[in-house]
Amino acid sequence: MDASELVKRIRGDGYAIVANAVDCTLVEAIKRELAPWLMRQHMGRNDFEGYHTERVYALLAKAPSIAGLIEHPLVLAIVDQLLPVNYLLSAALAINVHPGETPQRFHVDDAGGNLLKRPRVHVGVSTMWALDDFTVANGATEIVPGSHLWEEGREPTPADAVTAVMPAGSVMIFLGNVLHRGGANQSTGVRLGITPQYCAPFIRQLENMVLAVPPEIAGRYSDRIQSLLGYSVVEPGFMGYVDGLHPKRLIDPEYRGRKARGIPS
Ligand SMILES: O=C(O)CCC(=O)C(=O)O
Repeated sequence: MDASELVKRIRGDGYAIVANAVDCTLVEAIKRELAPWLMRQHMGRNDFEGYHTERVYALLAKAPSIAGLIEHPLVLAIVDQLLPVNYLLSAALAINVHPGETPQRFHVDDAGGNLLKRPRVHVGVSTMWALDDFTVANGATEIVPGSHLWEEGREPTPADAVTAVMPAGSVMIFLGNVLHRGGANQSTGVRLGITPQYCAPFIRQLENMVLAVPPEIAGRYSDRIQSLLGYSVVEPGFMGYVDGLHPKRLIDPEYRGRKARGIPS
């Protein structure tokens, strides 16, 4: 299925799954980089994060290969059609669900949009990458099809949800206003997911990305990742400027040079 067909499905059902979107080489590289952060020292601090779940934030500062998921061409081609230009990376975290974890409460990811009454437009798009096989037993994400169209006050029941069963290397893409939750892990193994989430450029990012990823690290990434982090400006109002200037000047000497030479960019 190409990006436009997937967008059609996402607008209808609220989500779509692309099986085997990356190969095991990238999955293994990410797992290697994340290994020092997944030693049970970052367990969830409340029921929502999950007391039997490890959560690792600020991933672009810790595991650079994650960029391959965040700027995956098919995913970005889809998000390009679902969010306004210059959308941002709102969150990118690892969720490693251990045996014994209970289901999360159902929720939406574009929390800023919750200030608006339902039914409402989405102001975010989330992805959930399976780094292990996602199964019914190990706590695969449960998603409520069509819930992005629900009216105010309608509450989901577990029977409304479907389980996002998918092999490692697959991705589920879903609208930010779709109800979902992490499932219970009744297996004997862990379930590692990475969830890059994107938001409209006028919405506050869940994670403060320009602080989470230090400038010297941000400067090593592609133009696209830098823009997603917040090294970009949005019209109207040149939103995102620093001291009246484009923020990319702070991390990209070449950009400063181009500007100094009067080359438009
Ligand atoms: O781990 C999952 O499958 C979903 C987690 C989630 O939706 C969240 O923490 O916001």
